[in-house]
Amino acid sequence: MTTDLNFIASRFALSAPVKGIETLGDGFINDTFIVRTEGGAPDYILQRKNKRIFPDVPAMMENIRKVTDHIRRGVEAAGGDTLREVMTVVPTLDGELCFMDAEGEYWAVTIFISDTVAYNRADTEKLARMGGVGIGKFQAQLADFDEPLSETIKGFHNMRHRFEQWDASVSRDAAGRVGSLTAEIAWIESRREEMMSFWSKVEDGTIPTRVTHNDTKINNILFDRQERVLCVIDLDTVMPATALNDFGDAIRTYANTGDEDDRDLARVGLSLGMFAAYADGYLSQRAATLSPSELEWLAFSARYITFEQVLRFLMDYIDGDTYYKIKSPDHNLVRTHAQYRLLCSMEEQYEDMCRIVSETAAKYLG
Ligand code: GN1
Ligand code: MG
Repeated sequence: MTTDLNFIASRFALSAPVKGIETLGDGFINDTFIVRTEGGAPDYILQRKNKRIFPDVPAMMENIRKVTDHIRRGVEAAGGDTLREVMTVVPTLDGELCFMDAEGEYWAVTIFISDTVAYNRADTEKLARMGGVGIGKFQAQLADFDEPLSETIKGFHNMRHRFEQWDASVSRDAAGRVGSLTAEIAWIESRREEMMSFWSKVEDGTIPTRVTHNDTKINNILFDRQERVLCVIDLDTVMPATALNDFGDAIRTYANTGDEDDRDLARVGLSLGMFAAYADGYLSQRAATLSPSELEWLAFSARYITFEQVLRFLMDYIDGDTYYKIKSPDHNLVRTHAQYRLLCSMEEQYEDMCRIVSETAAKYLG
């Protein structure tokens, strides 16, 4: 990148001079940097937001501001630490929530929360439980949020929309790969009806729409050194959706015994122990406020989101890898296979998953 990061950082209302800027993490979507500052001032997170994926970055930042302001008021009322328990958006010198550079790229800054731990995988049930507490608490903090929010990515977890994209992508066959993907495409098609039938319950209101995070991988939660939840980050996809998505996406990532892109499928599967631990943490915060239909479909949401991820990885492979960053030419196909293995493992253990949800909910409903 030829971008002058120091210039970009200088456009924001930082509280101290910049000492250095380094790349941080390897997100699939945005480019992330840490801005180190002089003296005791906080460091900052500088992100170039991916406008190919987020068509309206200012609207997205406005969502993030509204949501973090709301959470901050709650943290304050509870006597918590407003610099560590909620993200803080730092405006530009002109008071905007993001800065557009000469190339039309959007940049945003938040305060870096120091001395935290983030995990790429949940290695213990204790940690999985804490992650469930984190997302449950996040949803609870937003339960009384009533401002309008933009839909940052159209139809993000909307299966009708995903199948529209899918059908177009398969018939376009942009990379000429469809012919070699007969088995994989059948994985999607054989589940179309069941997934659409779940989605119709969202469309008809049987399953309510709330404000949710929509990308609840464990690496989007910051923990302190005692493995306690500090705050939920990466709020780019916060928008109205079903609470179930957050649970399902967390299970997809936490309870996988292998990696999202594991080439060794024997490593991949759903850990029921991790599932139960996450469900326990989540329901400790949410059992009393979820509707009966949400509880009924909670276990299914893991299958729904994992299926969606199989579809999205495969679709990106079919499209010629235009959405996700890839590290090898077959990366999206490897991801597809690994996530499909996880989906099958969930299908095999579905009865147990449902039993665990109802027992856990009963425990918290007393
Ligand atoms: C993307 O932002 P990141 O890399 O955590 C994606 C998620 C996928 C995930 C798969 C905006 O998440 O939906 O589940 O990759 N985010 C977006 O690892 O598409
Ligand atoms: Mg993320």
